[in-house]
Amino acid sequence: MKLHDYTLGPNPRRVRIFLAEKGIEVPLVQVDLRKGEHKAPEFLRRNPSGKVPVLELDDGTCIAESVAICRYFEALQPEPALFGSTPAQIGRIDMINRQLEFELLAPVGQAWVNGPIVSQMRPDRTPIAQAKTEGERGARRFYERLDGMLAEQPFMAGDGFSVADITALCVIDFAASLVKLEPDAGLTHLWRWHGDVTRRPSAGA
Ligand SMILES: N[C@@H](CCC(=O)N[C@@H](CS)C(=O)NCC(=O)O)C(=O)O
Repeated sequence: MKLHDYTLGPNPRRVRIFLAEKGIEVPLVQVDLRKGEHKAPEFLRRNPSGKVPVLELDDGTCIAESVAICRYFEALQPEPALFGSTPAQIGRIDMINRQLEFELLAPVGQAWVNGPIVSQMRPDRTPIAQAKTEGERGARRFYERLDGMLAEQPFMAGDGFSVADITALCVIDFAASLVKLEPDAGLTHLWRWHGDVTRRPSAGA
């Protein structure tokens, strides 16, 4: 088994942190996105979407999509349960994880692809300033919503650490470091949560 990875990408990091929380070691194969290795025919055979991460099993089966890969490992090794144990936990964790993807990762991605770094790397693309601004606004609105939520509960989905905390950490760190979208200092509950999850050894994976 091996994980096709890209160290700087937020999505592969989600899987690496998930594996670290489970205590599972999987050999990593670096795919250099800057060199376009993810669009080479050999890689597209593994994932026609041309994106990392991709988990390749020993029989050649490939699983793309961060959540799908994490679910594979949750099924393989259920403890610690990062997708929840009770029906209510499972539902709440899936709900917030999806909201984080659609309502935070998507606007952060929109600001990123229309920002200066991607414009330099991809001169064939025309950045749209309004799309960048709208992405930034959407992300900032969602940060405020998370701050309100975390005033009432320690983690994204309630009392326990879950896959939703991993998603949020990876998106926020990417937004802060590469998209100039660090949450405002006044969002103290969000920052308290960020400190808590960053102190977990898995965050360095
Ligand atoms: N929905 C996918 C998204 C994967 C994704 O967008 N990966 C980025 C790296 S963080 C990528 O490979 N981007 C290259 C591209 O879009 O061409 C997941 O959750 O794994």
